[in-house]
Amino acid sequence: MVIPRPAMLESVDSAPFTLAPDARISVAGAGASSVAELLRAELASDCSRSLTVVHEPPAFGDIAIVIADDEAPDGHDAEGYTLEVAAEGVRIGAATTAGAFWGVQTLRQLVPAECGSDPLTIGAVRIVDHPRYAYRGAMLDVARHFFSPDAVKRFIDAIVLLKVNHLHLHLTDDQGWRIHIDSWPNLTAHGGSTGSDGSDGGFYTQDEFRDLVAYAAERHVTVVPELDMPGHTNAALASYPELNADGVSPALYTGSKVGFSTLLSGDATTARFVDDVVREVAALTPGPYLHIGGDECQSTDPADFLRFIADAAATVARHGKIPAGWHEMGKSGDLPDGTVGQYWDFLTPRGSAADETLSFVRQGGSVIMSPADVAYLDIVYEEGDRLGQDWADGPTTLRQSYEWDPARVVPGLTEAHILGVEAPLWTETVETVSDIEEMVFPRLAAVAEIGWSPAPSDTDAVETARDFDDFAERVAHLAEHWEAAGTNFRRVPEVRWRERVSS
Ligand code: TNX
Repeated sequence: MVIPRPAMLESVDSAPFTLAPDARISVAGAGASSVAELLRAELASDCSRSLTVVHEPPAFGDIAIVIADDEAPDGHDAEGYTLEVAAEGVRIGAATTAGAFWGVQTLRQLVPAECGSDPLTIGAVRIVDHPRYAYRGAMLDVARHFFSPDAVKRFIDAIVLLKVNHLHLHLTDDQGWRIHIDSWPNLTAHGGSTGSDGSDGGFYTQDEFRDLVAYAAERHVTVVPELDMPGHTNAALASYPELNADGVSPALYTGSKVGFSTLLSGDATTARFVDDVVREVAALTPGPYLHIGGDECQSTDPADFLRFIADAAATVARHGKIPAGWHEMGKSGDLPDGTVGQYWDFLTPRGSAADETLSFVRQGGSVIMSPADVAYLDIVYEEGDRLGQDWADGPTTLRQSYEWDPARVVPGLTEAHILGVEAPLWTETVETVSDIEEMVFPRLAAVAEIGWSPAPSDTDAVETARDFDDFAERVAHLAEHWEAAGTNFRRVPEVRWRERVSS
């Protein structure tokens, strides 16, 4: 009953585990107590249980978290874990705090959602688990509609339950610039003052951003900041006249068109701007990646685009980060070694999307898969929905978001080239936390499982290799946890929601 489906799960011939009021969390190994603290806090808020954390061997009925080199499943040190549940106790073993943390997320799903009243029991089980891909991502567009640091933290809390370990923040777009830049303060003072449909706007101070990054890191989530350029830059152009060819700033923009704005190429002021914003954001970012967009540059001359991307990607590398960008950036043959491309065309690639994606691999990089017709969380579930857009081949049902495979999209792009998967939420129509959650859940569960769980065998068709009915059953179970946590989700018709979930 776990999402993502573990690599190996077998029930064990033992009486169930019962969490007694005096149960403790026993920790051993570096970092185990930080993971235990998070579990303790979760059991306190999810189940009103107050457990103590002890640095002692486990006694009967305790939950043990053990971090040691030989505790991870073979070959899966980075994020693998084992989880054993039996009458004697619960034991999570891992080689890293990340592995132990994912083990804890599995345990949270095994704990009954209604766990506030005694007795709390968990059936005996043995799980040996590890991810398929190192990168499992969700993207939140805070540029179209701005979301507060608390809203982003709530989003992080919800995605870690699905073992999503990267949060891509789309920080800048035509409608708003959301990260304060000390050397260009008008980007937020003016460029951050509004948002889509005339919404309030807002931005993160550097302290707020640092705090967000640290909050994510404690939960083993790497923040990937995106500064979208050279297109999607009206907010910047509106804030600084000197970034415009005619020296005149356009008005702020609050509509939903794309492709009308561009930064200049081969311009000294623009180069200084790019260097400054990349330098400041790189300094705020402990993670390896800095995303520079590069998408939908319909008003950038093609030669200027190539020059801009080569310069901007080199700037990112000079500031010590691995450049990432949407697949159009692969038009450039001049990308730093290791540059990551993000594929956002359809399951059947159109035009030059496949070639542009393979270009990252040819240049020593790798690819994140976000096919828009299955992985975009802002696409409507059903025709006529209040929230979302339908440009990506019509509505995206939960089944569609589940029945695909990252290694079977771009011909020639195989498992070894794929860094992972990401489900982006664009927020032109998304205004509130409840809107975010309605679009994200349950479809993120599908993409998270595709990113974590073992690949379907080569000989199977994806549709039959992925058991949608089994997945839908597990979604119904997970929904009880969402309900208990107050997380909104869409009651899609393909899931038989349990009784207590109101429809
Ligand atoms: C395309 S995907 C965009 C975004 C829009 C999104 C809406 C991509 C790289 N660019 O600017 O918000 O569609 O679904």
